[in-house]
Amino acid sequence: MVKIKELPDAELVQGSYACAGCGGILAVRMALKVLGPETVIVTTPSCLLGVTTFYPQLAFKVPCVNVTFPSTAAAVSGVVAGLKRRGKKGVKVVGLAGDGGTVDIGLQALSGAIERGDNFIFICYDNEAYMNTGVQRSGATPLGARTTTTPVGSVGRGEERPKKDMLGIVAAHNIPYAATASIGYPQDYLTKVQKAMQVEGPAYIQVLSPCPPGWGYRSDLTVQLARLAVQTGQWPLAEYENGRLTVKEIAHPRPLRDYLAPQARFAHLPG
Ligand SMILES: Cc1ncc(C[n+]2csc(CCOP(=O)(O)OP(=O)(O)O)c2C)c(N)n1
Ligand code: SF4
Repeated sequence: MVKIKELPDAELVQGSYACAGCGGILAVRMALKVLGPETVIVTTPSCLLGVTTFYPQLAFKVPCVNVTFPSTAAAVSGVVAGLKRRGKKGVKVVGLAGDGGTVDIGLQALSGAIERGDNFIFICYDNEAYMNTGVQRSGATPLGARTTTTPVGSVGRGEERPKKDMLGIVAAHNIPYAATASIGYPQDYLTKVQKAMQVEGPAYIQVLSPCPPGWGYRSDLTVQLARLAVQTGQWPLAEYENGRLTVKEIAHPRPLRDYLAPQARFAHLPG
């Protein structure tokens, strides 16, 4: 298990333009503390790219390859092959994408890379919508959530479809390791990152990463909401390892309204 106090002080992503309270940048910052400097990141158009990469500035202190929206995992496979060809060992290749770039637009490439059994980690920082382009719904938007493409009014009542079961989708590929995590539970999340690093083959982690402007809440509530999502059963902490699924039990679940009430995207829901 990762010991938070023993993590290095040095930051491998620093000086980004992320909003105050951005869960996504926190997810990446924390993961890089465990991944370390021998990491190559591959990322796509998203908030993450928008807030870290302003030519000639780059907030990452590790190599970062920026590719088109659908191709994160395809480019990951290319980097893995390139490193192998050059005889470089011990470098982790990590695909980083938002939920839109993972569960929707990047899904085909991710499916192919997992099927090939390439040795990589894919981290989806899940803020449950296409935030960078103005909060449009994605396949990961939860039921009932208001977004700019699932408005609330006389006709619409927010998102009408349930959130896509991405863990189930990657598990169906017989992936060696997959997990859900939350930035509100750093030890659990980072232990999963550490486990993913030890896997020979593909590993997938989907980390819930609240977004203050997209979800409509006060920016100081990010970590609290990331915890409440788990405590109310809205975001189970699950692990799929060697064909076995385990889900962390919540001893005393909190009422769902504790999680929904602080967020404007759920303000239209009754009760
Ligand atoms: C093929 C393609 N479609 C659409 C876009 C426009 N686009 C750029 S960023 C973005 C949103 C990204 O959403 P997500 O992957 O969820 O990351 P987030 O911004 O929420 O962090 C979109 C739709 C694009 N660059 N390429
Ligand atoms: S809009 Fe949301 S995901 Fe994008 S930088 Fe701001 S807080 Fe982060």
